[in-house]
Amino acid sequence: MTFISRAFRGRPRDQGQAGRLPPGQYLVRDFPVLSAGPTPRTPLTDWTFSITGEVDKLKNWTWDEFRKLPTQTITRDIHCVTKWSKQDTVWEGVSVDTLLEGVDTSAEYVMAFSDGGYTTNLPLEDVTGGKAWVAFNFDGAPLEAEHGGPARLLVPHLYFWKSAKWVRGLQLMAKDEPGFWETYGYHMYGDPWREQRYSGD
Ligand SMILES: Nc1nc2c(c(=O)[nH]1)N[C@H]1C(S)=C(S)[C@@H](COP(=O)(O)O)O[C@H]1N2
Ligand SMILES: [Mo]
Repeated sequence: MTFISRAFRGRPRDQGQAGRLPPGQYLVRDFPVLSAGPTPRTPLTDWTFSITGEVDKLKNWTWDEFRKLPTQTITRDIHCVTKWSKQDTVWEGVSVDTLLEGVDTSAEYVMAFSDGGYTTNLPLEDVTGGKAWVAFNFDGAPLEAEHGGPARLLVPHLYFWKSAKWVRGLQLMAKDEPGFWETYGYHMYGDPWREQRYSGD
C-alpha cells in the first residue's frame, strides 16, 4: 500500500532546502531593493549593450538587436551579502556565452558596467559556461527598474552585488580590478558558500 501524507512528503524537501542556504544567510519571501544610488531610467531607444576592452573587435547591440538573441529561462537561488537569500527566483535572459560568441580574447576578468556608474569585477570563467546571464524578465514580467530593468547581470552563484543592475556592458580585462563595492572593502570574488563577504574573508 502506498500512503503518502502531505506532511510526510514535505519533510525531505525541507531538509534539502536547509542545505541550499549558504552560511550566515536567512530566507526572505519578498524581494528587497538594494541600490547604492538613484534608479537610472534609460529609454530603450538609447539603450545598448557592449563588449569592450581586450577584445579583437568590439560588439554592440541595440535593445531590439539584443532582444532578438536566443534567451533562456533560469531558476536559481540568490544570496545578498546583507544576509538575505531568496529561493527559486525565475528569470529570462541572454546567456553571457551568447554575447561573447566569436570574441577572441586573452582576458581573464571582466568589469560589468552599468548606467549610473556602478561596476563590479568577475573572472571571465564565472560569467561563461552557462553561469551568467543578462536578464530582462523576472517572474514572467519585464524586470522592474528598481531591480535593474531594463536588464541586469545575473550571476547567481556569487553574492548578489556581482549581479549588476542596469548593466550596459562587459569590459574584458587582462588583470583583476576592483569594482564599486570591491573598492569599499567587499571581497574581489564573493562566493557565498565560502562567506567571502569582505576582503580578507
Ligand atoms: N547598478 C547597480 N547594481 C547593483 C547594485 C547597485 O547599487 N547598483 N547593488 C547590488 C547589490 S549590493 C545587491 S544585493 C543587488 C540587489 O538587487 P535588488 O535590488 O534587485 O534586490 O544588486 C546589486 N547590483
Ligand atoms: Mo547586496
